[in-house]
Amino acid sequence: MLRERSRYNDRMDDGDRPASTDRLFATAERHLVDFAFDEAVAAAFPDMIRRSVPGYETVVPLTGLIAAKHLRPGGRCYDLGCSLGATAHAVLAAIGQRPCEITAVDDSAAMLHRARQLAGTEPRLQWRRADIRELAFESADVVILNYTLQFLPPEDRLPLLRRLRDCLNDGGVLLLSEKLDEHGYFADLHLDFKRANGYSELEIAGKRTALENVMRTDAEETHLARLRTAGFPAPRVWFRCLNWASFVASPESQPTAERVQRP
Ligand code: GEK
Repeated sequence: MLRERSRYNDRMDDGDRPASTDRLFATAERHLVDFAFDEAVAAAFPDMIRRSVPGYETVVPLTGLIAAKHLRPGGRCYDLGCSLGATAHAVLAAIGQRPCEITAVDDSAAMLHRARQLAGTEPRLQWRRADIRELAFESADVVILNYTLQFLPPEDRLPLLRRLRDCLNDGGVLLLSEKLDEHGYFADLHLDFKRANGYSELEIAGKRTALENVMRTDAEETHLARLRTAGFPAPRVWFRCLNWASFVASPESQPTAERVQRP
């Protein structure tokens, strides 16, 4: 099933509306301002995230696969901080024709504009421009927060997780991916990963400065402890690549999804 390509991937790759190469920090002009999810970032985003986040191309389809295990026919899935909707499309690719409602939310107009262009017509997918801290959540089987929590002010993270826990149905699951606050071996290797993907020292340093006030990472233990406090008794790491991790958390002590029948 992971071999199935989504229409989204086809559009990203076939030159239909080609994504641009990320050269945003190759000159100094962006180095002095805080990072923002604007039009230039949206245009270069697929290239940027693949070259910057180790494991991204594994995490996205596997998030879809895990979501499919919990998303019941007619159930709801949130993709919070959806950017261009890669994860929402991975969920659709994983569930086949099963009816469901996927609500993909982002507060960046530029991201959502491009996401809509890439998406084509898919009645099960709705786009919403909103700050996820202010959104009233309806009951859901799956909530995905891939690489988004790290952009919220730290004091807003636990209240959001508590609200997400409250909206999850029995058998539901929260899927969270983040960069971890780590120094040393894995953090150094992450820099090597970026260099190996063609980023210069200027680009790496410039992006780090731009993200300083915007993206504040937590340690793996901080995530696990906060998830427990929010009402997820036994959160687990399901993927780890260098200083990046993906967590699965359920309101029960074990994720209890039954195998959902594929149509
Ligand atoms: C992916 N999940 O491709 N409310 C709504 N959206 C927000 C907020 C907020 N308060 N803060 C940030 N965002 C995606 C990648 S990117 C990660 C997620 C990255 C949005 C922001 O506009 C951006 O689109 C997204 O969260 C983070 O798997 O760029 O490193």
